[in-house]
Amino acid sequence: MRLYQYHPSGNCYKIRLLLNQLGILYEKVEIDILRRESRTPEFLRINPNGRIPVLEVNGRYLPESNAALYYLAQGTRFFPQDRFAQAQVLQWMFFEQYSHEPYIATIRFWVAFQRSAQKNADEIRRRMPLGYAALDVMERHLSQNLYFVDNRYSIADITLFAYTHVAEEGGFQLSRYPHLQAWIRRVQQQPGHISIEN
Ligand SMILES: N[C@@H](CCC(=O)N[C@@H](CS)C(=O)NCC(=O)O)C(=O)O
Repeated sequence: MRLYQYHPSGNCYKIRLLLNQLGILYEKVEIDILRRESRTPEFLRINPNGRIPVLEVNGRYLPESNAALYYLAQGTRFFPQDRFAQAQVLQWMFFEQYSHEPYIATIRFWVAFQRSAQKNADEIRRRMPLGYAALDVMERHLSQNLYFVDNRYSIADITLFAYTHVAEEGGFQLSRYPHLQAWIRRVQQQPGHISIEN
């Protein structure tokens, strides 16, 4: 397998984390999105949507981080067997893509990587409360549950962990979320856990 990725991206980290926990060896190909390397004609042949991560499996390309997690996790301890629980995992993964990542990940990218916070100040002001709304939903769930589905660590947790644990890099305050912080520590204690730097 081969992972086309930009190392600081949480979407790419999700896949590295699961690959490590599954003990799967793979090759990394670094795509510098700050230099728009994901928009070159060569890369657009790999992903017409011009974005990383892309997981290459036996010569076939799989864009979308959560699709890659689903592909890798099926039949393993990271994805439940029960049909309803499977759908709940997808529920949280769609929540992450629609209600969490566009606010928490995008603000982090502008603030910490593109250094365009000033240029995007209006958008940051608009998106910040929406990011906090997602964190509120997570905090409420985690006040009664150890993990997102069935009280067991799964790809729902990997998906949500990726950008939540680095949300402060974009200016979000996690100190007001005690249950979220305890869940972050539980995720970090899972066997085979690696940090986003790795
Ligand atoms: N929904 C996609 C989002 C992919 C995405 O937005 N990737 C960003 C980096 S995290 C990217 O490639 N940006 C470069 C660009 O848009 O040119 C996923 O989960 O993989």
